[in-house]
Amino acid sequence: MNASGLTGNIKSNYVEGAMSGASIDNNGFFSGGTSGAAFVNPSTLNFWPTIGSILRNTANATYAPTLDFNQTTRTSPYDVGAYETEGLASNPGWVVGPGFKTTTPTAPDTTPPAAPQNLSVTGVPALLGGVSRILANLVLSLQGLLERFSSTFFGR
Ligand SMILES: [Ca+2]
Repeated sequence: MNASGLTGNIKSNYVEGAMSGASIDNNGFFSGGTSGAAFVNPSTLNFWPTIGSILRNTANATYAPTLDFNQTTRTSPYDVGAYETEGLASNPGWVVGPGFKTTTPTAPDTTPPAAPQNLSVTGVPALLGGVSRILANLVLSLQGLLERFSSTFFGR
């Protein structure tokens, strides 16, 4: 994490991995261990703190919002992050995902893109040359076929 340039009251941030611009001071920044230990399954966007998560009951009370993401009233001691777990092992409410807080889905974009302008085509002479060679070979093949047909059936 790059904390360079951060100003103001920075409290109870749990960090995974290395830091620059600030240090683990057990006030603004704490060592958070791994996200895999802190959350149920971060790879599937399940950011519910595990039963043994370092995030449970370790938030700074001054900055804890009244409600969590599930609109549940937070109670002290507060959890770090989006959810107040209240001892639960799994999330009883909203999960993080695309549009996870959207109550009114946005209409899909049905406007076609503008047609490209000022296009040019290159390589046409070579393409036409290839096509004319194919046609010439086809004519020669047809001539050969007709000659063979006429000599077979008419003896000419
Ligand atoms: Ca709590």
